[in-house]
Amino acid sequence: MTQASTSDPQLDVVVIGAGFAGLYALYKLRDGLGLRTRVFEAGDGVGGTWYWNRYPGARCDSESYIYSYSFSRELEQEWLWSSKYPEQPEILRYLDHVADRFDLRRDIVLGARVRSAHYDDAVPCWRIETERGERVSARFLVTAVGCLSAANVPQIPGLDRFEGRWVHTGQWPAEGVDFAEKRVGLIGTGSTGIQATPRIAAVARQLTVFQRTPNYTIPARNRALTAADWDEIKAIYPEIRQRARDGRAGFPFTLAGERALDFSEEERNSVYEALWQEGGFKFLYASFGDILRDKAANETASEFVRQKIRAIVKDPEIARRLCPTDHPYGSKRPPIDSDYFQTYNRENVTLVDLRESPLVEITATGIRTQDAEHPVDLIVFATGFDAMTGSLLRMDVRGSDGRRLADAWEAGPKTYLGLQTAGFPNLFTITGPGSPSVLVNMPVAIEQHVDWIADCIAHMGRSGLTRIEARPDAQDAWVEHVNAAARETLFYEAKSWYLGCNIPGKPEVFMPYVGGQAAYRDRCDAVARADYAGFALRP
Ligand code: NA7
Repeated sequence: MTQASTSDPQLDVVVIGAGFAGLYALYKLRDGLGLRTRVFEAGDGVGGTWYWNRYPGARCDSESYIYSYSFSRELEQEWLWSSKYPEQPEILRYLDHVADRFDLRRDIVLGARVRSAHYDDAVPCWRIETERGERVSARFLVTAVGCLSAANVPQIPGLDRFEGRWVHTGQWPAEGVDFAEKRVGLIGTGSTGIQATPRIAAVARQLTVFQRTPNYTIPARNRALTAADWDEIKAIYPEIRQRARDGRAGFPFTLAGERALDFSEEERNSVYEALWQEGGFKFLYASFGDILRDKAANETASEFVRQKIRAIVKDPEIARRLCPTDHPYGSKRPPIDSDYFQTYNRENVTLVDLRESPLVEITATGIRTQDAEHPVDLIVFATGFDAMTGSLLRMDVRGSDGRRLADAWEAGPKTYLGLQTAGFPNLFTITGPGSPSVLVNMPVAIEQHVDWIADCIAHMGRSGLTRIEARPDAQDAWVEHVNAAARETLFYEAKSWYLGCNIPGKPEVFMPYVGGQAAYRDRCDAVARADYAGFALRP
């Protein structure tokens, strides 16, 4: 790293990442506070998740009109989403539009993956270096690296010998992938595999889906948004945004409070049926209040979905394999789909159950499980991400006294409010582990974090403070609170990426905060009002 120079620090803030979070952070810090801010982005374009995840069927699972920024009334009134759940190209167009509309590009360096970020106690400042060798110093470092950005390509023996092509859904080639006449093997049945399966099956000669864990999924029931829909939404947009901000999960609809078992089976099923017909996340959030807390209550929802699978999938043996029985509905991130189960009725689709016949190796021409070799020309890894911590730990981040973030988080991530880690002064992690993040409609979580961080930096400026760091005792108490909150739910009943279980050797720690976005926001605001209680601030 460079030696201290008289011009250090060169910048006020470096932001890492130009997705939803990084773009808003730049706008807020540069245009709102007048800070010298620069963004480093690994991709050759802005958009983050929506830049990388170009696989067929990629779309967001939150409704478009709330999966968007609320910071600009003008933007909100101008932009028209085509449908309830738009596809990746439209979301990327939106983020490109935001970058242009707010003149953000001049402070974004593209194609610049950050290799290291070291805190220099002597100046003090953060020293950031990219893989291409750019070096810069800044007073503050803000990570906007996304919770699901570090692609996980499992170590399966033989992949290097495979003569066909393979791709990971989270690193999809911009020019697309041609499936026509191909025999495709798709590994993974999370949200991504579930979105991609029907689309690949529609064009490929043969699609073989390799399933390790069957998944519950609810129909999205996507539809075009009409002019009448937009008139209605725009008339009350501020109110919708407020409801989303006040909501537990960042959605504007009312969450259910009643207990499932207080109703008869018939009453319950009519609630589930109405939500199944409506589609989307409401099935989880607006059915009954104890679905994620009470196993027996959850089983009523889980069994309802299993019955739907049996009714949709014509072959009873395939339906059996598709029915999840090893974890409660919602304990893994619940996908929503467009004709996922229906796709298994197609002649050109095969389901391989890796629990019955585990994956052994990839050969030159196919995928071999314990009892068969499946010839494929192309392999799609829909195998997810090293979630929440992966993108942060793949960089060499060192705090005060050269302490490595990888060491500080050896036993799992430790943060105060998901915003800071003790020993790493002036480093803020947008939607970091220990914050509601992935359990919430992400733009709501992102805007709350960026606003809080900006207010904090502004407060420091007004008060002549230059250094902020989470106090170890406050951090320990928060980590304990995050764990205790999760223990009251069914989230420990599944081997999920929330717990790090999808990455071999990753510590099993529940990473997001389940306490709800509204309560979390109140907590962060209360901390700020109490002179940033739990943080050590210094002149
Ligand atoms: P997920 O939800 O992590 O799903 C990954 C899938 O890949 C899941 O079915 C995994 O099975 C499977 N997987 C992972 N590793 C392997 C190996 N080694 N062998 C076989 N199968 C494997 O990732 P997604 O991309 O679908 O979704 C990520 C998030 O993006 C999503 O939740 C939304 O928030 C958006 P497992 O269940 O672990 O047995």
